[in-house]
Amino acid sequence: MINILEEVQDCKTIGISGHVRPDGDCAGSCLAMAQYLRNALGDKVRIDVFLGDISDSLCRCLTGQDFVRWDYATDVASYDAFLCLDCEGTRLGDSMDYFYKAAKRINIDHHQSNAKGSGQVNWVIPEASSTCELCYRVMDEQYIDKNVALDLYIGIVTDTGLFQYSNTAPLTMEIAGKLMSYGFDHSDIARQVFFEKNYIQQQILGRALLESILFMDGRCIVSMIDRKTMQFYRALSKDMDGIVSQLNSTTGVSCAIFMYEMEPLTYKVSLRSNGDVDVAKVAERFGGGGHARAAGCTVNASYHDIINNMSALIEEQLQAKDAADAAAKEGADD
Ligand SMILES: [Mn+2]
Repeated sequence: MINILEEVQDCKTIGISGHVRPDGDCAGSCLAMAQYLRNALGDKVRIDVFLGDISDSLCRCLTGQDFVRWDYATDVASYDAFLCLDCEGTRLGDSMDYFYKAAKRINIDHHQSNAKGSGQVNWVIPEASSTCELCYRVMDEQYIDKNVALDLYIGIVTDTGLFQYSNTAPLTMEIAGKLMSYGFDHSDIARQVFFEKNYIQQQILGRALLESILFMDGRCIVSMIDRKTMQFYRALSKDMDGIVSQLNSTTGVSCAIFMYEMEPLTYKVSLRSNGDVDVAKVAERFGGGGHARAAGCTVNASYHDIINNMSALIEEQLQAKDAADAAAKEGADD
């Protein structure tokens, strides 16, 4: 484990940033860390946070946004220390140069692909639920206040899907419990960051559910939204978030496919699985990628061709799993 205050003890300028299109864990860890370092080091130390656009709900909930340089501009030639949070250095986007020019590069992350770390000082634990959990573990409790706790909590909620994904460990819950004790409104956070959708998002979700098709004996579900429908509801790409997870929560379903038309014959495809299917393998065959239970790709083809080709790959995996399960059962019976 690293000691973050020791690492930055003589620094006069500190930069902090995370990946492009920041999510709750990325923005939460950056803003929590900035406020924590301010509490520990005082205002003689300059602390700059570089972030891209965050969602409306994160914008309403996250504290410490005064530290953010949304335009990525700075007059610091080279930071004494630069913290790269929730990604590897090459994913920092417009702040990448600041990181690589800094006197000391510190990297805190939980992505498997970044297991080696991109800094001179690295705290990368792929098993951790979130970067916010890792940040908490290197923080000295005396400098954590309600705002730091709130931002860390938002990150943990985001990356664990409100403690439902398999990355949620006993330690995750312990830390979340400690953070909760700082007294912010955690139920309002859950509602705003996790459940709340605007009216357009609700309508397009309803439409996607209504038109979904269950196939492969009910083990697979698919739905598609075309451009005309998106235009009718004035829905944008970001309004499609969460639809595939909703499809995947249908009883008996092992795998969900949701796609929407970006341009004629170009579809953004999202895949979710309950664990029976490795959807990253499916997405990779179409030039995409992701995790075993959540993956995606962009495909140039007709809707029917995509479904036919994808479902063949999914069926192959399900059949292999059925065969393995049957063999294991037979072995157990012997
Ligand atoms: Mn994360």
